[in-house]
Amino acid sequence: MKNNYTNLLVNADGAILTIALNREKKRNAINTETIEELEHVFIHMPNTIKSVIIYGKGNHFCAGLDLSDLKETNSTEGVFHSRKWHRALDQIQNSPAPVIALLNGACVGGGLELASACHIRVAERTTFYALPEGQRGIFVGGGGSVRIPRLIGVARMTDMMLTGRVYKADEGYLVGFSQYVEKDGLGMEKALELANKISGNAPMTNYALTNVLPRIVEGGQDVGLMLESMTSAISQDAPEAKQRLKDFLEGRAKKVGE
Ligand code: 1HE
Repeated sequence: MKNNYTNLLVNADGAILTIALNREKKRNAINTETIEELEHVFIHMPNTIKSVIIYGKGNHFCAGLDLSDLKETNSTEGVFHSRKWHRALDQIQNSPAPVIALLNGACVGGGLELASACHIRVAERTTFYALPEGQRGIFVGGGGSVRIPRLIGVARMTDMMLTGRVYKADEGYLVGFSQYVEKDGLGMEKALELANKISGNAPMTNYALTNVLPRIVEGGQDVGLMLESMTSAISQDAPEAKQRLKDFLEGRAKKVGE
């Protein structure tokens, strides 16, 4: 897999891939090249990678869209630019290897859209969440209108954009932005612990969670229940699942919480 990106640091360590946004001087603001590089990483990810951690170099996860990209664009270019973000973040959401976002400092605008496309968010205490698009006279364009309400609800997103409201890490945890809050400097340790657990799961379980569950949720009850039955049966049929069930029944598997 390619690892010489201009705006990313990409490093595979066994089954875990870490991707750092590497524009610290610009607070990891995402320009066109960065979003194209993110898409490239996920398209070309080998199936030996079982989990991914995305983080930002320095004191901020990501300051959102690089606003210098917006200079002199017309509406046609604007649509294509937004669709480029959609393609890249869809690759992340649909990645067979679950993706953990490790957050610190600013997680704003397009940075929050990127974090929302990931499957788990670990926030260090410095993290703050905002959607400054409202104040910049624009709208979200990186899938935020679809993914952010799934995390925090429509009313909270509307308030954030109308009023510029900022959520701190602890509040963000309570409203649903992150599943974990960690002390500063300890986020990577937690993310790696989670990535190792995820990497040990059966591949079909992880695939069902990243690729089937979101479709069940969007598909309505009747379609959802049918998809659930199909996924459940396919996952049970895998030799690895059969072995895991046997291990439990014969007393070799860990109990819940161990
Ligand atoms: C940037 C960007 C950026 C920083 N585009 N250059 N996002 C925003 O509206 C957030 C704008 N950024 C900020 O509010 C602040 O930079 C932070 C709170 C994130 C960090 O503050 P701080 O004091 O640590 O850094 P700084 O001094 O403001 O920024 C350092 C440099 O990064 C500075 O450039 P320099 O040449 O003067 O050193 C900043 O101009 C630059 N910088 N953020 C371009 N975003 C798919 S649609 C998504 C739409 C959006 O994401 S809109 C929201 C954009």
